[in-house]
Amino acid sequence: MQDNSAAAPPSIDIDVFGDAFLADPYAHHDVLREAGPVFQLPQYGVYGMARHQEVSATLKDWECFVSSRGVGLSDFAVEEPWRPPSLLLETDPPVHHRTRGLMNQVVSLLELRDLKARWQDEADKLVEGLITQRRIDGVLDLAQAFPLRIFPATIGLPDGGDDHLLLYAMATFNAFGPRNQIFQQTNDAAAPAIAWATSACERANLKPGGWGEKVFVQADAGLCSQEEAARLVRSFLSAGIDTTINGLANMLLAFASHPEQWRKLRDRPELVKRVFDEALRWDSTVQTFFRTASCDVEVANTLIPEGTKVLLFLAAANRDPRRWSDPELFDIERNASGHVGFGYGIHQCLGQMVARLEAEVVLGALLPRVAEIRLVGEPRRTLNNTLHALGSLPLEFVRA
Ligand code: OVV
Repeated sequence: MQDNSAAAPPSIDIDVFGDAFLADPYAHHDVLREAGPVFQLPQYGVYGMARHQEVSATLKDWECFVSSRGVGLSDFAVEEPWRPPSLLLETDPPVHHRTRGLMNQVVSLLELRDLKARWQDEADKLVEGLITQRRIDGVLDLAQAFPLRIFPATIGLPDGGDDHLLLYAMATFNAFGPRNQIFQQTNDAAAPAIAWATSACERANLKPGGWGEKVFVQADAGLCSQEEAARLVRSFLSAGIDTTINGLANMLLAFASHPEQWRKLRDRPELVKRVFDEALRWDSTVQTFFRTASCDVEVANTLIPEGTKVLLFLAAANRDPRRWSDPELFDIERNASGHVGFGYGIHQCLGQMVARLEAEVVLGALLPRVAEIRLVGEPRRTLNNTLHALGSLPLEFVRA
């Protein structure tokens, strides 16, 4: 007789938001992937998935696995959100279709084509200055310095907000996790940053010609309200800076720890457009996001009851040996397409072309000038409930 009853998923007794896990998530992903396609994390009362097939299928299924109840641990159906929900990240169709559509108009390939030469210029200047220094901090001096030079200006944000922007994003990404000490620390410090960010998104405070103003022009055209426009601009601040910073920082660390890959890239600069995706596959800045089951749904013969929070381990899926050969290998020649570092499905990262372009111009500045990216000290990680973040990265750029 065939047994059609869905089996209870295995329980995993690891604190996936504990310091040990967040300091080195990759040391723990095998346990998650091998437990089964679906597992429970009883400490948080949630389910989890860490294999590429189930993670991407769940991301794709926005009807059964909704975002409107929050993409963090907190369930907006029963808990007060940490901040007014994002109109992109924390919505479902039809609202999401409208907001994403109007934002796609603002962050267009045409816009990026116009920005590329200016950004390359900025990256060249920055890198040229760094090469004359013997030691640099890859985080502070490059991975933070570059996005902060170009991105707030692209949005049209008021000047002088760099520290607020960094703290605002760290607090936002921590708030997707539990109310642990990591959350508490940034949250306690975040009030001035939240106030700055909120005011920076108002129309009157945005500089003319930026993407921020362009969102308000979409509101003028009737595609959203003025209040919605401010909150959509907030998405640029939340999702557009720390993500890119840590993506760049993690990529610099990948090259510093794989000198043969840097030599390969210098030999084959035509690979430069693909490098950032392999860097994100190998070390995903956004490690996890949640979805919420909108009804009883079965995945891999496991029943997921309505209302269950499901934690998707994007970074673990990106190293799933079922999907990738030699997944632990950082290999710039591999085809990394299909990685879920930018997510997948209708919510897939709006800013992915922006992030790729930032990486491309930074690499374009480094490639002709730097023979070797040398690690000259211990990298220091900043623990975050969602991001794989670096606090400092002692590097030396050896001039070519
Ligand atoms: C932190 C984060 C990631 C992605 C999107 C957003 C925020 C948003 O506010 O829309």
